[in-house]
Amino acid sequence: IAISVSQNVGCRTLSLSAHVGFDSLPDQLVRKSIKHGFCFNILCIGETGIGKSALMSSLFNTNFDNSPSTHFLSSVRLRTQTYELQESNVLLKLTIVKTLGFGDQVNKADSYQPIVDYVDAQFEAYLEEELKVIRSLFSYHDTRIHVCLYFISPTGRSLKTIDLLTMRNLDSKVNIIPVIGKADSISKTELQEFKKKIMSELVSNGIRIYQFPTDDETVSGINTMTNGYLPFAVVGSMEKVKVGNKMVRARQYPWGIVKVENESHCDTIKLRRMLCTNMEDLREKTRAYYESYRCCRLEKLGCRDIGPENKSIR
Ligand SMILES: Nc1nc2c(ncn2[C@@H]2O[C@H](COP(=O)(O)OP(=O)(O)O)[C@@H](O)[C@H]2O)c(=O)[nH]1
Ligand SMILES: *[C@@H]1O[C@H](CO)[C@@H](O)[C@H](O)[C@H]1NC(C)=O
Ligand SMILES: *[C@@H]1O[C@H](CO)[C@@H](O)[C@H](O)[C@H]1NC(C)=O
Ligand SMILES: [Mg+2]
Repeated sequence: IAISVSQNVGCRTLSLSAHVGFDSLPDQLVRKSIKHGFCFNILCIGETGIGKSALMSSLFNTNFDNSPSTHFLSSVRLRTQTYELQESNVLLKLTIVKTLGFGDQVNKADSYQPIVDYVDAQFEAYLEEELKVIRSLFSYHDTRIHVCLYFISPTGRSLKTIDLLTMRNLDSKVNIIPVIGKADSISKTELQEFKKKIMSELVSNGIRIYQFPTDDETVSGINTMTNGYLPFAVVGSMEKVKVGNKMVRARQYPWGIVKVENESHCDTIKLRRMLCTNMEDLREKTRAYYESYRCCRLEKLGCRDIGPENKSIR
């Protein structure tokens, strides 16, 4: 098994004198992926009633079946729902995982544990499939979490201990995007201060959140700008309100209307745009988190890579 890098050293670059046809490879890849469909898994963490269900329905322009949860669970639980969505000819298998009873117990010290266990369990399931003798990774329903939306309460003050603890225990396993839920309850000037405060608290507590990638020049401009909007101030709604002669998703109050899809009212539309344009990056980063999970697990099982001269690597 002596395939070594040195084979590439003697590799010559040649130019073709006429068209051969392997430049159609990317198109073949696109066709195959479209036929197979895509999957994307979102984890929503936030206290009961912060607007998780309303935001998900607003983001995907549909009303997901939704039963309101109670404040009286004795521990945090997770609810998983999988949907098939189609837009033009692209199929998306979307899994939404939401916390139930988060922040409702008197003792919140262990609230993060069921969530961490869930994220790990999805990595473990994938690893088990990978290690099977006869494996079917292509048709396997990948349930690894691609993005975690962490809902911060619109208190205007600071992050709570439960927020810091939960994000710190998850930031090495999953892409975290912090959002301020029910952001229509904070005034415009307070919101800017609140955002700055949250970001500085995340930094001072050493919590790594997802940064939209800025190395690809087609998206670097917009992504740099969007990184500046974090955490997104989101508003969701299950209802549509008639404005002019159109029905728009909005929240109606005695004094006016908050439109979910108006960028000067909230960041919901920014969040949707960024999730969609960076889906592949989120999936790629998830594979990297999985690699480190896999590495730890295999090392514990006693597996080791052997380099030249029979020495183990790392
Ligand atoms: N003010 C305000 N209320 C919201 C918002 N999103 C949801 N709500 C309301 O908050 C309540 C709980 O929302 P829901 O989405 O079920 O919260 P969940 O328990 O986190 O899933 C409902 O009455 C919603 O109408 C929001 O962005 N702003
Ligand atoms: C968005 O909201 C602003 C402020 O309320 C308003 O001036 C603007 O016309 C709205 N845009 C749309 C497309 O509704
Ligand atoms: C490689 O090392 C292992 C243990 O360190 C040893 O059992 C094995 O005989 C070695 N193989 C060779 C080819 O040197
Ligand atoms: Mg809900």
